[in-house]
Amino acid sequence: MTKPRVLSGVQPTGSLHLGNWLGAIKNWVELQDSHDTFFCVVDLHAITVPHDPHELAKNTISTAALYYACGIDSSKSTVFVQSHVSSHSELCWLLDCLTPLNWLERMIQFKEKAVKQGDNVSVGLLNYPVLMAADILLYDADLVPVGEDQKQHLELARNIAQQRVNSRFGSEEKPILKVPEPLIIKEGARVMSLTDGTAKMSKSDPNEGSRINLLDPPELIVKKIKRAKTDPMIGLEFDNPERPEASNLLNIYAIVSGLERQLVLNECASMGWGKFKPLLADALVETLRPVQTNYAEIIANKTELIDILKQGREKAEEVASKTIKRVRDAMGFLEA
Ligand code: AQP
Repeated sequence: MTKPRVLSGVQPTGSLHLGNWLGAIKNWVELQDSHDTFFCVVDLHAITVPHDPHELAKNTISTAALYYACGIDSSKSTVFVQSHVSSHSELCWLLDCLTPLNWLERMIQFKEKAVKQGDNVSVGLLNYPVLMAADILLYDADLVPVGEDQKQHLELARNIAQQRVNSRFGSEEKPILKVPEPLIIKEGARVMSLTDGTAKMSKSDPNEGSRINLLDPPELIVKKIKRAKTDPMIGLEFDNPERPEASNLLNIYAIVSGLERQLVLNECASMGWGKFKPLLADALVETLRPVQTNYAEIIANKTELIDILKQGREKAEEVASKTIKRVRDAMGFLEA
């Protein structure tokens, strides 16, 4: 029996952080045996916001190295760089011409990011969800791991595939594109900012202190946790909307320590911040140590890593070229 295919990716927009790991990559690692997994470094998405050309390639390779350092296995998963497979851009254009503008104007992430950019907001940012749809649909993905923030984008990809491509150019018996289903990630993996428990931890937050990067050295982790926002209340608890920071830090502790919530409460419910913060910092340092050791080894063998990415690209291209041909043919293009 063929395994269901899963596709996901992270943008190389900066150093990967705890949220990217706990909310995405850690789950990917668990899917590798049961699913046919494709993971890409979505560098085309990274230029939808202003970017530094000196950093893009560096961040792309470092993101790929972190995938492997976190446990992605090249013998089980196909890892590749999005811009290396030109069908992503091509399918994006074809889908662009089929997608109503008002579907994109409704996207919450666009509205939020556009506000931050004012007059500089690019067409690419508006188009981000169509490129994401192209990424997913190219690989006939059965499932796409999505957090709350990406649900709307996946729904758009499903609508484009179903309403704009399959029903216009295909038939029920012979659909052109596979309509993917969401793979809902379990609760608790959403990591919030260290400086604001109501905002998600993010690479693009200008405040470095708001996040723990996977490659932060131990002293820096200790410092960031020490400075993390707290509240004046004694004791720690989960899920109190009045105490988002307490809930977030306790949640991070529960995930990195691997303890059930009740055990975490038994240990920490009556602790003050002064006792809890060093405990959390130690747990983070110890959890990230093997990732950092693996990363150092992988990045020291860059040529090998680039070779593996080339193999990933070839495998990805094999699948993507078949899909793009199906779409081109269905839309009536002259054969190349
Ligand atoms: N704080 C988070 N908690 C849980 N999951 C998170 N993800 C990101 N932040 C958190 C998950 O990581 C995957 C890849 O994210 P991305 O880099 O492609 O885009 P993003 O979601 O926009 O992440 P950032 O860090 O906020 O990047 P910037 O600042 O560049 O936009 C996704 O599966 C996401 O859910």
